Amino acid sequence: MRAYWYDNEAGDQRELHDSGREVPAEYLEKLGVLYFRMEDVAQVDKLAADRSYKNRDTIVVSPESMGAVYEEKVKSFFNEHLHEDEEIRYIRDGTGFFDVRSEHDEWVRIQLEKDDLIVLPAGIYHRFTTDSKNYIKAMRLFQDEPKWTPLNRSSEVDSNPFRKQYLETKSAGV
Ligand code: KMT
Ligand code: NI
Repeated sequence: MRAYWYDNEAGDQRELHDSGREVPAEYLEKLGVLYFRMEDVAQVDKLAADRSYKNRDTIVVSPESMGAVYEEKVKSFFNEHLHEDEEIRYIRDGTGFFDVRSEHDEWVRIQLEKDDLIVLPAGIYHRFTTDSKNYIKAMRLFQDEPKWTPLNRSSEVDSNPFRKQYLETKSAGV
C-alpha cells in the first residue's frame, strides 16, 4: 500500500497520477480508512468474524474476465460515489487504486497490491480504478446480502444521513 495526493492532471485514470506528495497512514486513519497487510486468510477470517461479516466473493477486473464490457466497467467504478455500508476489499492478485476524498475534498490515491486489505467507511466519497496493467483480483466482504449500491455524488447524496454521520464523526475526531 502506498497513499499519495492525486495530481489532478488530465490523462487516463489508470496512470499513476502521482503528485509525489505522500499521505501518511495516520491521515488515512483520520479519514476513517483502515488498512491492514494480511499475512494469510486466517487473519481475514478473524477480521470478518470480529465485524460480523458473513459472506464474501471474489471479483476479477480485467479484459480477459469481463470481455467487451471491461472499459465500461472501469469507467463506472471511477464515478465518485458513496455507500451506506463499509466497503471492504482484500486484494488477492494484481494492483489497483482506490481514491478517497480528503477532509478538504481533495483526492488521496491509495495504491493496493496483493495481501492489502482496505476498509472504506460508510459515507466516504470514493472511486476505484485498475492501473495500466488492467488486472486486479479482489475479495469483497459483506455482512449479509451484497449491498454495493453506489450513490453517485450529487447535492442530494451530500445530505444523505450516512454522509452526514460520516462527516460528523470525522470532525469530532472519532
Ligand atoms: C468497487 O467497489 O469499485 C469494486 O468493487 C471494484 C472492484 S474491487 C477492487
Ligand atoms: Ni464503492
